[in-house]
Amino acid sequence: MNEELTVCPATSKMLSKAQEEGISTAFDRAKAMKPCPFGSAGSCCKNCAMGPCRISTKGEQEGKGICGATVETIAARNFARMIAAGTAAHSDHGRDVSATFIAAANGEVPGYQIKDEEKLQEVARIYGLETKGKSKEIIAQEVGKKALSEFGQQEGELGFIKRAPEKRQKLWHEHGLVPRGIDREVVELMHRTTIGVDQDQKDILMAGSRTALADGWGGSMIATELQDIMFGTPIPLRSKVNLGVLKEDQVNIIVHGHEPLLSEMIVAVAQNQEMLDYAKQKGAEGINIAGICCTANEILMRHGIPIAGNFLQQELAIVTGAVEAMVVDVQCVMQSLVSVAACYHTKIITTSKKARIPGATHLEFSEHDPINTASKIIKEAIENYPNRMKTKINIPDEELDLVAGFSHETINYMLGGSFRKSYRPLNDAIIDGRIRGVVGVVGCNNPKVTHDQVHTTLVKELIANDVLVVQTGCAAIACAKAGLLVPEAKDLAGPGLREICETVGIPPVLHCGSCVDNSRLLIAVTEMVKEGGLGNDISDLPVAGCAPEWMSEKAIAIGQYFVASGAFVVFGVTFPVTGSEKLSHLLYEEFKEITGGSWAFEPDPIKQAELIIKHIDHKRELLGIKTRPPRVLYDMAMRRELKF
Ligand code: BF8
Repeated sequence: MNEELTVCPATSKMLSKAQEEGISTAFDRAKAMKPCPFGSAGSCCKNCAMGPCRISTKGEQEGKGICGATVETIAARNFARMIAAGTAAHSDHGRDVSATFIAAANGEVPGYQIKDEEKLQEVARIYGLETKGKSKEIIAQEVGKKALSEFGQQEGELGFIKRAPEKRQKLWHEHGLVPRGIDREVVELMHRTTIGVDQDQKDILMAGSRTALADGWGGSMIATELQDIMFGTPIPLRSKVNLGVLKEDQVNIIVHGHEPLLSEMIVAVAQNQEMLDYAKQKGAEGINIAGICCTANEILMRHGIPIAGNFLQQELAIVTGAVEAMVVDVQCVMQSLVSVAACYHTKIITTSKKARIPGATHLEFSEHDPINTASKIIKEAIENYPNRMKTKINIPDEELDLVAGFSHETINYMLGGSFRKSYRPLNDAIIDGRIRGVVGVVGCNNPKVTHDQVHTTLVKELIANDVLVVQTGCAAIACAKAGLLVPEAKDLAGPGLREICETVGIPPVLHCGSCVDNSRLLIAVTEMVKEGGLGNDISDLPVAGCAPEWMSEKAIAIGQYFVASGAFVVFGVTFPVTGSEKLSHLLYEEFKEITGGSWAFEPDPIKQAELIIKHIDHKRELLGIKTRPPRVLYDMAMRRELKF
């Protein structure tokens, strides 16, 4: 049942329950929706009131917008605006983290501290700050101020740009791709793409690349690094995943969204004896915190808090009938949560100054008193426990093990050992062919394709061909639910990768965090370059990225910063430039000559794997390390056998 909709059994069960109870979900709405073909191809312009202009490329003469804009200009503008929006989202998260970081360093935020002093020193060094003789609080204040200043900076360069390989920095300088300030790049890109400004597709996409780099090497990297310093850099840990993590006899609180500032405190306060006693008083055996989307990844990585599900499971978590409160902040939060919750006892609690939903309870997060906000939220959830509708409770059994916590520092440590932290063993394994290459499989769910199916098929295919997979976001959750994030999954890997997994004791698929943590992957590939033996730049490495089920503008920003950093990036589902041959050619081909990276669009997971492996093998050949096994092509029978 529901096999066209999802490969996740818990999702399928809850979809059936939702159907029986007459509840509409994103899956139903997607089926009913007929997307505009111009919009999805990128050839609809609504940037002024003369239109919207929808450009057909079918006839003999290529159409033009009323202002004369060509289809490639229109598609490039639309694509660039997605980059601007995605960069704004990640970076505004980074801005809030920076402001709270400064307040914490000033001792103004009870409960937050400087947990990772080593990383604090490292970031201070990268920013060129003098640390000698200074307390960690003073260093943290200076680091926080420097990070915060980069958002409004008008001239100069972002500090973390210096972390990239030297050759890459030189290339960025030559092409004018070094971001000056995060907000400046976003604002300029919005300006360039208004009517009658930049009308050259390459120029628009170069500015788009600079903006995307302000995300990856700026806003996102600031968010990751400062969160690590405040909350701890992740180390490998075990946890559980899927809707089965919800507990029938406990107060279930789901934290959903992106910024870990409040969820960190909810996790801490939920363990207070006072709260546990209060829960008992209301008839519950305890308080169970679980996550959805990237908030889930953040608190999983640092505390081992279980994950209830990924993007398309947010409504279905409520359909279990066992969620007392769903606490949301920003990004990827569906407005429909309120109407689904109205059919149960669940309270939707919005917490961000920037995001309200009509019908939800708003308990605003105060960054100066997170303990108080967290306590109020938890009490609200506990008090809601007696309101459960017993007959509506049905929690699926699915609850799988996973291992997470692979920060780039951990990969260093796991592979190199505590006395010789190093990427050398990884590079050596790539050079001798046991690991064919490294691929980041990241991004969202999208109901246009079967939920989790594209992710899991692609990742199985890659590891079977000795490709080490690193993951973030909802992609990581999808593969965790398929049992791919445990060491035992080595049995699905090719012989070389399996050998490495056995020796080091890691899964063949490494969970590296939330979507802002894609910045960890930038650092990891940079470390691979610096370690030596695999060329002088990211574009020389046998690596690639893929977002097989993407849907968010943030994914486009991430894709573009990887392309601008020299990586090959494949997107599935649909791609918003298909309406323009010229723009497609620019992104798929011409960018190779500019940044050494490029895009590809391919919805089929097996073909995605083929493209990626072909790219990896090509890079290996250029490096003179084309060795080892021919590609294994799995037929259906072989794939079925792989199941364990
Ligand atoms: O930032 S993977 S659906 S949750 S956008 Fe959203 Fe996509 Fe999930 Fe995290 Ni990323």
